[in-house]
Amino acid sequence: MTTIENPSTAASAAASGASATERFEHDKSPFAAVKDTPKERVDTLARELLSGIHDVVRRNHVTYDEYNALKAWLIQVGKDGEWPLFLDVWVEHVVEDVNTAHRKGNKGSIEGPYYVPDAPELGSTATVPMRDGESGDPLVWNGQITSTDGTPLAGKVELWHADADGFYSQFAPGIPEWNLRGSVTTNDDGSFTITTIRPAPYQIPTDGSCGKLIDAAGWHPWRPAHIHVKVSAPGHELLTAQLYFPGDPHNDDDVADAVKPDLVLDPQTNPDGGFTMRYDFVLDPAQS
Ligand code: MBD
Ligand code: FE
Repeated sequence: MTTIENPSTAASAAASGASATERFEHDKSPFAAVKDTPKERVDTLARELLSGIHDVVRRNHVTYDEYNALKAWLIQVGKDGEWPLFLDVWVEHVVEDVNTAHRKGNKGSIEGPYYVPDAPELGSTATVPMRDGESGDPLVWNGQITSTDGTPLAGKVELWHADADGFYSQFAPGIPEWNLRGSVTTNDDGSFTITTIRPAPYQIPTDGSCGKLIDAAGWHPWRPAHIHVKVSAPGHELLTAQLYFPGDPHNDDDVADAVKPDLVLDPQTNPDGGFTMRYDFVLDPAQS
């Protein structure tokens, strides 16, 4: 068990890690999709991964103390429930890149550890569930889904994002279950209007194993403010993406390396202080 020194920070990091692990095991049936993977494929992937590690050991002459520190740290990542966090922050962006490189429409970005399926269904003019007086600047987003040939597509925009303090519902304590999460069904022409609040930059939990690595290596824990989406329409590839805000200091320096220029928004300031923006999605037809 992790020692809980400060109840409020321990609650956010330890609870976020554990819920992300539970969530993954519950939602993804992770082994079903690869149970028939040929031995040759497993052999190649496992051998090359191990040989990458061997190269690091040789090139850097890793000591026994360092090897044991690694062992202890890997054990602790599991105890903290931070494998989803670790993998999604430092590995997923490359998996995402190689799997969306063929797309002519939006290329997308990583899913990260905090997606929850079956969010409340909302109509094409939607206000995302939020608390009374939810803090953060109001954000009104108009957009449309089309196919790569320009055909409008009726579909869904699922979105989830952190609140103005950088916390996600269901992963930080004390936030209503579906806060700042929703599944928007577009009009027949693919158009939608979503009202939400502008999320804050996000700091990955620093009091668990991932935080220890960040500290020990002299890195920083920040992701730029972002809105996660999953955009879908019949006969088209599912787009998982994140949208970012211009001028965020971490757009060029994201701990999860998941920012792409095409995913940076262009919000306009309203006279009342909130923002209005337009962002459209282009989906690739499903490969047959
Ligand atoms: C996040 O909110 C996130 O999007 C990623 C990729 C990793 C950790 C937290
Ligand atoms: Fe996120």
